[in-house]
Amino acid sequence: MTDKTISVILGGGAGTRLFPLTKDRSKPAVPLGGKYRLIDIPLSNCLNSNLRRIFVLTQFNSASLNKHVTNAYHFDVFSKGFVDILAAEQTRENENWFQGTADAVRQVMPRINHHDHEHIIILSGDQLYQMDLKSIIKHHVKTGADVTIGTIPVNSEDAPGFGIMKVDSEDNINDFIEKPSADILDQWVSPLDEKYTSEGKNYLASMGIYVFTKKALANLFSDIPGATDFGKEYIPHAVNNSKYKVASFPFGGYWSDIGTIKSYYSANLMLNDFLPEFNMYSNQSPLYSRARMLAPSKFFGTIVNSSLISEGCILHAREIDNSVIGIRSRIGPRTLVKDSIVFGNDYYQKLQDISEESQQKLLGIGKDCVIDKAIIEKNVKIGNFVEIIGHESLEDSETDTHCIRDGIVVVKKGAVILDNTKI
Ligand code: ADQ
Ligand code: ADP
Repeated sequence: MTDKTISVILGGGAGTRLFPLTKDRSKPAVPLGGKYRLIDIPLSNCLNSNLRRIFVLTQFNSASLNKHVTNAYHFDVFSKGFVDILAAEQTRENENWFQGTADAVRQVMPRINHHDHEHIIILSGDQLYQMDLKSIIKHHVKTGADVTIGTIPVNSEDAPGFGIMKVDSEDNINDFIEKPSADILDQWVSPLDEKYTSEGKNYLASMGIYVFTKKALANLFSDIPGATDFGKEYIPHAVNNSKYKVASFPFGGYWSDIGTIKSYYSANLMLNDFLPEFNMYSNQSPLYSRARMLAPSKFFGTIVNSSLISEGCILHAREIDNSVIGIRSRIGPRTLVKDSIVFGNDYYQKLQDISEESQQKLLGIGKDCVIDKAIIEKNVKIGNFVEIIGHESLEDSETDTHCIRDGIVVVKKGAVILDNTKI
């Protein structure tokens, strides 16, 4: 079955909800967990499920995304595998810009049709989960569905952000609404298992994971040729049209959307848990990424607790607590980093650049700083005695050097923050 399936990863729309992390790079290239990128999650799920023909659709191509994918995911000639990045045109004004999830897939259908297949599995690029995708494809084939949707129980607070459905006793979807408003939610309650209802999860949500048979997808595209979105248009159309059998595939594992700064921040810090719900230490389903030739990280007197420290770091900090520290990070003496994500650096500075008089221009985080509830982008130069402290009471705002989103301070890529600055 996996040999007859093409995988399509929706790598991201405009990425506005993750701004400023998507200012200079496409969403799939946004770093995650110190050394990975968002694209590594769906790609690892595909590869661990034996799906080896993969298209990544993205709004613009970036050097970092290409480099990452070509260096990390290569297949030998006999495996017939590939990961192809298909980017929309580079400007938002251009009418070829993908107009929505379905439009993105429709525009690349000629490329997909070039490859022999019976099913297409469509995955979101901004979700953190581990799933054996063979199981949803198997379910799709076994039930003889035209479309199968991965589904998960959610509570009333989250339900308005998702496609919500009702199913019959055989898990066929017989009603679907995209992002229902809170006032009509009570019409969408599903009789779910007690283990979910006891947690207040009474609604069955679409995970945005779809398996289509080749023919059904072509028929849907020709039914409503002007439509652009799966959740808003094609899925409701298929559910309400007796010519299509639309099945639900219930998923019981951990699944989190990482499309906003707030959810991205929580998902990263969750990885620090003693037993995180997302397991990066698995023999069966490893998380793949690009292999880098980096030295081990070294520490000088730092107390590290509940944190992920990536390779190639030089750390003098006093304390690092509940934080994710990215590759090649440099953190100066007596600095405290707490509840934060530090992306690290793309390169090291040369020793001759690191003279006393150029302290202000050093890559990384300086001496005697406090970094708390912040996301520090790549290649920043933070001076000494700097305090960057997020708090939920802070209003959203933006300056040249940083943004505040949901109380989290995001220092922009390459920003220079002078000595004694307080944010
Ligand atoms: P949303 O997540 O709100 O809802 P959407 O914003 O369309 O849907 O994004 C789906 C995925 O496609 C994301 O990974 C996004 O980055 C990507 N994407 C969006 N536009 C794209 C484009 N033009 N080109 C390439 N990629 C693009 C959807 C469903 C809901 C479901 C949730 C689950 O519509 O029914 O509940 O996913 O998260
Ligand atoms: P991002 O991860 O933010 O998307 P990229 O991966 O595109 O950024 O850029 C990182 C690459 O750029 C690294 O591989 C690094 O080699 C290179 N690079 C960037 N700035 C410099 C610099 N000043 N000196 C040397 N290499 C650099």
